[in-house]
Amino acid sequence: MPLSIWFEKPAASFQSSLPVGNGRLGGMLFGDPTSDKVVLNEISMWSGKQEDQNRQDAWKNRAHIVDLLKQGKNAEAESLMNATFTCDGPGGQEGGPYGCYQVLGELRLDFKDAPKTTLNYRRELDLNQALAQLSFEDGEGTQTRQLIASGPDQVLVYRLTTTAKPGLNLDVRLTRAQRAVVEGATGKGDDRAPASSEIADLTMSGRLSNGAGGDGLSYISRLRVVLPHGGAVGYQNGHLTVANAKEALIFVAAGTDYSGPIPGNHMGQAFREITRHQIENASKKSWSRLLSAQIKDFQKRFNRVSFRLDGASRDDLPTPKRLEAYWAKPDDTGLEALYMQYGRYLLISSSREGGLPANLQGLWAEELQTPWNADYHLDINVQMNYWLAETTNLSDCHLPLTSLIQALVAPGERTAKAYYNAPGWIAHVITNPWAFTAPGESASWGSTCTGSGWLCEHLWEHWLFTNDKSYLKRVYPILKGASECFLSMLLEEPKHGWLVTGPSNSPENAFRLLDGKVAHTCLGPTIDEQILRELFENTASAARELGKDSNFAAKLDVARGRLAPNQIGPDGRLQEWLEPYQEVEIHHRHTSHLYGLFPGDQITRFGTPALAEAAKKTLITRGDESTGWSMAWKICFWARLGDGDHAEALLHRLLKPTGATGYNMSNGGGTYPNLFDAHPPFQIDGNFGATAGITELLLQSHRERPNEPYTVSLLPALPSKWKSGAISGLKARGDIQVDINWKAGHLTQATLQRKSGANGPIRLRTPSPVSVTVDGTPVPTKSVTSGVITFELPIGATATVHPKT
Ligand code: FUC
Repeated sequence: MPLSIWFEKPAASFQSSLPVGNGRLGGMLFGDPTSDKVVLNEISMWSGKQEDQNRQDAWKNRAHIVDLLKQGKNAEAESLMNATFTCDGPGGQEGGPYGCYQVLGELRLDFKDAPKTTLNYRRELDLNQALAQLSFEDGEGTQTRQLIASGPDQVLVYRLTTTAKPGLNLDVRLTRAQRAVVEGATGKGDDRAPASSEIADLTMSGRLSNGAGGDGLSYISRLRVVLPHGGAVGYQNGHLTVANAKEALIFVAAGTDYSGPIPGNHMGQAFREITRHQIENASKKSWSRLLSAQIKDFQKRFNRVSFRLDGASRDDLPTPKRLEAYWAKPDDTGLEALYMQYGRYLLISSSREGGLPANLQGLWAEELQTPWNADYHLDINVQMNYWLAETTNLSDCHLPLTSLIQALVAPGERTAKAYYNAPGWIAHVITNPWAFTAPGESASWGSTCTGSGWLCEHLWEHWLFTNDKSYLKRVYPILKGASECFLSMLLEEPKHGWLVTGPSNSPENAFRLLDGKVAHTCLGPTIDEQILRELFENTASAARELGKDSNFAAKLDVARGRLAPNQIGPDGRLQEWLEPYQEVEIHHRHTSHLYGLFPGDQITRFGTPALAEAAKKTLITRGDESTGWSMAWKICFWARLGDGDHAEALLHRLLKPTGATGYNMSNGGGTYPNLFDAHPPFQIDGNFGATAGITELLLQSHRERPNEPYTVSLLPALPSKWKSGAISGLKARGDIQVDINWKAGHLTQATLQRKSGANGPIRLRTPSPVSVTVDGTPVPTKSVTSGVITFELPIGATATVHPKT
């Protein structure tokens, strides 16, 4: 199955350039025949610094704020919060110590002679091989260029070839708009020029701003040009000049001295030496060796899942035209399958064990000041980046998020003390590689207090999908610490005595009070209560699994029973707040109170049909149109509601071609020519969320009712347009690998393999009656409720599922 994103032209903008990445180093290929560039990224290129922005005595004001909230004076409470309960400092404001993710620089290639023609130009990203490449005929021969971000060799390699007689004649530069010094081969020390004129080096280095008037991280980017088949390369005036070469290999290594607080295998103080070794080692190898090692490393992860949707597949069209055609008539199911795999490609390329997590742009940015600092937002965005990790068999790519969570514990303990006088740890809405945990700088959005709780869901899910008990042991103290903080800070709301958070808000949404005033601040928004129900249950289950803290687990059970329940409002919708407030913006992008529907499982169509109906009404009122990530989330919601056609309509809307790059907070979402998601601007969570949503249409494995075992559900929401197809290598909770085949809208065969854990029964839901064999032997299946069967599946055994004849 060809999986390629391709163009007949060079990229006119970042949104048409092609991404490669090894989880740490990234490149965006533009591919102009005469004036080419690759935007360079390194995932730790962060300005700012570690800084405590907690208001040390904020907790002393909490009682007053809560009092106002209990009296229904939310607007007054919010004013008081702005004065006393936000962070102490500029928070996430641009240019401050919070910092931002920044472009590393650009590799620029200026060719001496403009080609006479550029015939048969093709630039493509081959997803199967993680290779960005282009070729064209220039009137004298054929030129090819190929770009990889090698995992094994930790370098970017850009290979240029020509068949034309004069060979390649070009200048090669490393550039950055600020804080950069470029040096060439000087023949001494660090930048010793190799003797041969077929090799030459450039370095670009500098220090980023710490956002407080001083210098922050140091970085270096090393470039080496190797001419394996002759020609000459030399340094002059800040750049390298290549002459008469048939082939040129351009190596780029880069690193910073970032060394935490997020744990991982960062270079730290050794960044200069490490990058020197990387470039020395890689540049001794041939292109074919580099390429095959890279492909092998990449495919180890990518090939775990294959996906095919039969029907139209307009691979013959360049991607921008393909998007246009799909927008006009959405019958190109091949594009939908490509988009699903692209999410996996992007995660493998931007999130690898030992590295920093994928940020708001994954790894790819051309700006010095990225939108929203390209940070980690904890009220949907960084979590959405990882929704696909477990289900699409990229569990190892999930681990950088665990590292981020670990890093938040120590600063989060200080925040818990300062704002809630509580034990344990807490994080609010925004964080960064400096492990920021205080509330944001405005109460309207910055005081959502369950960022830590939402993150902890990912720790538990990783355990559910892998059965890795040593991992659970390692993360249990994190779950416990998060729970301890909430247990201590929960308060009784006056009407029912429910335990609620406060002050908090339902992410970024505003409501109108009876007196017409607008506020965000409240007690116990629905999402908080859902997250805490889940956190307390998961922490108690982890304690029991590990045979420890039984009293603490019992305490969590009691508190969980006292949290505010999900409520249906007078209009039949799920209530977003404790009170049936009206939202100011009815189509608001956040639909946070449906957390319990997805990613949670407190609202399910079989277990809680009335709540599921209320969730559906909520979604219909909110409407489909929104920002990119919001539409991706809605794909997941409709998948859980079993409505594949509505989900597919959202996928269609998400793939609306757009070139808009300015901020649009309500309904501007869509897809750029390179299939990056548009919030707008570019934000990668929509890519990842849509891949997770497409997967949920084909396989689900959450609980259908509290206290019930997990149910593997095959084709739970198959869109009617996806008549026939196959997907293999998906994962269900319990470390069960699943392959599914279907034809004419019906399941034809599926296999389930238990990879680890304990022998035991499987609860399986299928769209039509099935018979099952385990390792070839028919097994008795017990019908539990309609559509669900159970059977024993030992570790290592394979169950084959067929329609009943
Ligand atoms: C949250 C969202 C915005 C955007 C930003 C990065 O603030 O409300 O839509 O995604 O994160």
